[in-house]
Amino acid sequence: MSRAVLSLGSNLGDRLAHLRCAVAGFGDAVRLVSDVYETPPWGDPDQPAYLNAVLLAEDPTAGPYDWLERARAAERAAGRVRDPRRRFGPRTLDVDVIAVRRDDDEPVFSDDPELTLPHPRAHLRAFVLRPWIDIQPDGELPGHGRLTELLETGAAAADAPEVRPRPDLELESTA
Ligand code: PH2
Ligand code: MG
Ligand code: MG
Repeated sequence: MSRAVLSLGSNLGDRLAHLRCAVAGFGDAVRLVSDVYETPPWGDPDQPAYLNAVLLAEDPTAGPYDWLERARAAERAAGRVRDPRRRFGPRTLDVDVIAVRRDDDEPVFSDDPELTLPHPRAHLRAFVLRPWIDIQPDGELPGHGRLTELLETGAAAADAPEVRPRPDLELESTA
């Protein structure tokens, strides 16, 4: 059994449709889906604004690499084309595995470059922390502490005001 926190982002094409496609791709495993936020691009500035959301998924049979494979399958389904010269460039859909916990709630730590857990930059990104707090208000980022503290007083705090709720956009939960 494992639970995964996944970050969803899109800044090309029908952004909301791409996020919905990602949620649908996780099927029965979806437990909680955050609100949708409009966020300025982090990394390369010359790209459109993103829609971001976070989802919590659970599957008795999934190990950490299964979550990575499902994330990549969702990106492929949204027609993502990777540009190796632009690591932080625009994309139809980005699904990042942020954190994984085992059945006993113990976090998984990994320094595999293919799948570093927790995600090495999650604590810096208001567009991950803000939606994650929606679904786990008392949540913690393993190795870094409480989500609310990270967003309010950590390195992500400066970007927090720019993460704007889009209550007009809804991501359906299948839970
Ligand atoms: N993803 C990136 C690069 N920059 N900026 C925002 N606001 N949201 C993202 O999801 C994002 C980004 C690469 O994964
Ligand atoms: Mg990403
Ligand atoms: Mg990614």
